[in-house]
Amino acid sequence: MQLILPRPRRFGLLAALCALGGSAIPAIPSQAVPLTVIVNDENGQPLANAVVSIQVQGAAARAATSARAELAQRGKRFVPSVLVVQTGTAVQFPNFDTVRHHVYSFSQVKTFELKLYAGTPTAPIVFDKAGTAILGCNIHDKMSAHVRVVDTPYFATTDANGRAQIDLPPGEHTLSTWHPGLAAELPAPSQPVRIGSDAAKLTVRLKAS
Ligand SMILES: [Cu+2]
Repeated sequence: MQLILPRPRRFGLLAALCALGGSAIPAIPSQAVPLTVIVNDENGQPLANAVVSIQVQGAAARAATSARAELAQRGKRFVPSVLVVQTGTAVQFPNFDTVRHHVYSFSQVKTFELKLYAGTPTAPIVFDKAGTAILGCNIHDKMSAHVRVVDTPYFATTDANGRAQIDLPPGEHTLSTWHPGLAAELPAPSQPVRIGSDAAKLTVRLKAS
């Protein structure tokens, strides 16, 4: 019985050994803890399509050189209408409609144009700068999407109930919340968030139109 130590203690002992022994022993990742974030508007109504991202303490803001994502066109709409990716992610734009689309962005974060096409353009668009790109289609004025590019692999988009969940390592992190309805010139509101050993939940109220 004494041979089986509880997990947290075992990690603690190994972490102490690592600290003493130098770099020979690889660091053991801490167990992920789920954080649930509820995003509401100023009237307390749930906000769908809000982007929650977490800067994790001690983690380098590395570009995701191998990350892939997809922003489709279906029924003359972008699906999803809000896409969040880590900086460096290559995004494909498959067109599932029978009509052709002409996707563009004039945003500083990523300026590009995919000229009138059917199917999937061969070269993906790499979003290499953090911020927000607003996308449109030259043919269909009503088509609009946002690509939110964040310097962290920890992110999620809220569902219809304004709810998002992210698995995080324990520590003191910084949570940012963004929504397409926020004024473009304002930075995304951020706040500290402490992750201990138990699942956590918090509510964010956003002033979004
Ligand atoms: Cu179109």
